[in-house]
Order: sequence, then C-alpha cells, then structure tokens
Amino acid sequence: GMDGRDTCPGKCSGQSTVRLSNVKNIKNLKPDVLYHLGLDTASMDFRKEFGDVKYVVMGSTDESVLSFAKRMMKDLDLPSGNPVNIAKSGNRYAMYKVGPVLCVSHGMGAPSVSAVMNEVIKLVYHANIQDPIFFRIGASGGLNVKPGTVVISEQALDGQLRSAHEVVVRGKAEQRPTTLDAQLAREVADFARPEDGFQTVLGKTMCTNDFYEGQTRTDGAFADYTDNDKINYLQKLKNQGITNIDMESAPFAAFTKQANIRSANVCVANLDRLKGDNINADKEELENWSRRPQRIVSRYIRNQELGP
Ligand code: R2B
Ligand code: URA
Repeated sequence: GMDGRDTCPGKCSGQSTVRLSNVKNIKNLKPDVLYHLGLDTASMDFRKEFGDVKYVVMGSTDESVLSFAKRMMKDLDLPSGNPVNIAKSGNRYAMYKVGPVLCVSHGMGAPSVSAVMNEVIKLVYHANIQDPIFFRIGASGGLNVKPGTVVISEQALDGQLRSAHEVVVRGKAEQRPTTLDAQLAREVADFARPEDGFQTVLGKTMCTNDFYEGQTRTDGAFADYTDNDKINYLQKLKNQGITNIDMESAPFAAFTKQANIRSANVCVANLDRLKGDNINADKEELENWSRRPQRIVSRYIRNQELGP
C-alpha cells in the first residue's frame, strides 16, 4: 500500500485485506447476521452491494452521516438524490452508500462504536473490499485551541492516558493498541485550505467513557473536585500534547488497527476546555463547525477519486 505496508497477501488471493482473528467462526455463520445494521449475508449479496466501497466515513449521529453522504454526492459529481438508509431495519444506526463511500453512524461512546465497528468490519470482509480507508468525523472539546479548530488525531489515548482501548474479554481486561496512521493524518491535514477560514492542526486526542466527570467537567450533575483541580488536570493534559478530547477515537483507532485498516480521526473543537465546560456557541455556529471535518475528508476523497 501507499504506506509501505505489505498488502499483497490479501490482494494476491483476491481476498479482503482486512484481518479478522475470527474468520473460522464467521465462515460457519450461514447466514452471518449483522444484527445492529439489520443486514445478513443470506438476503443480501455483500460483494455486489458493497464490493466497490473504498472509504468508510463514520460519525456520531445519523444526521451527520446523511449530511456527509449528500455532500459526497456533490463532491464526486454524482447525480443528486436522497440517499437510502441501508441500516434502517436495525433501528440503531444509519448507513448510506454514495459511490465508493460508505457513511455509517456510530452513536456516542465506546460501547456503541464497538458494536457497529464489529459489524462494519465484517461487512468489509464479506464484500471482499481491498485496502479500505476509514474516517471518523466528529466533535470534541479542544485544549488551548480556538473553538471551531479542526484537530486530526496523531494518537488516541484513553481516559487513563494509555495508548490503548481496553476490552474486557472473559472477565479479563485486555489493552488493544490505538495506533493511528501517521501518514494518512498528514495527508488529510494537507487538504485543509487557508481560504476555508479555520485552523486545522495535528494533535493527540484523549478519549473518555464519559462526557462530564470523565472529561473533568464542573457542569455535570456530579463533580467532587474543585475548579482549580480541573484546570490543573487539563493543563497537564495540554502539556502532554493533548489537543482535544472526544469519546470514540480510542475504540475507532483500536478496531481499525486490529483489522489492518488505515484510519483517520478528524474532529472539530466545540470549545476550549481551558476556558470553560458548557458548550454555549449558538446552534448555527455549531452546525457550521460540524461541517468542517466533513469538508476536509470529502475533499481528500474527491482528490483520490477525481484528481486535483
Ligand atoms: C463528541 O461529541 C459527543 C459528546 O457530546 C461525543 O460523540 C464526542 O466524541
Ligand atoms: N465532545 C466531547 O466529547 N467533548 C466535548 O467537550 C465536546 C464534544
């Protein structure tokens, strides 16, 4: 591949390049039911339906991935229309396919991300997709950045500052590495344009399992620390190179890494946590900011597909 990774074993045999440790069991599932996506391998031909997918773009909400799908239609010069929610019958997530781009919502937090990532990665496997690239576009709390700044993650750390996503398997905690593709992060950052009118930076992202105490807020229902404790902690994070805090980057990075999939985490900062906790930008501004990661990722994909 472009990053010098050896993708030949998959490519040469015409198999998907994703690496699953559970292939033996999956092969015996007839059909394999992707429960939360409302899909199964008996009533759908995954190769026919998804075989041409090259990019999977994930975001927290159904609305955000629909809006990305619509943008992608325009940016790939595809005829406009109303994208169909392929995962509708699962009643959990939304999924839209626009040419080579699969747009999938992942909900909020690690448990929600984990369930859908298992199923999307199996979908990629069943569809025989070669070298897919995964993106997560979302929101975050910034550290010492101007609100509205886009942060592309160089690293994802968990709430204990480990470069790991913890999964408890048979009662035992396992740590899965959250290594992201550094080259892809830089390539995506290159698609930021000064004329866009916002900053795009590379930085470390801390991923927590809770929005309030988990991110040291003092605006939740509970907080047994002082404002001073909070600022000291956030300063410490900032000094370690952490630029933003979200709730999905670590499982997203870990699942893609484990499956041998290149991925990038691209989030706008909705506030500067060194200045406050409450998100008080107006709705229109937040909506505007939420389009910024979309803009950069869609530009990257358009460039790959149609050239400069
Ligand atoms: C950012 O925004 C959401 C929390 O408000 C969560 O999905 C995240 O990572
Ligand atoms: N998402 C988060 O996880 N934290 C924030 O502060 C804002 C958005």
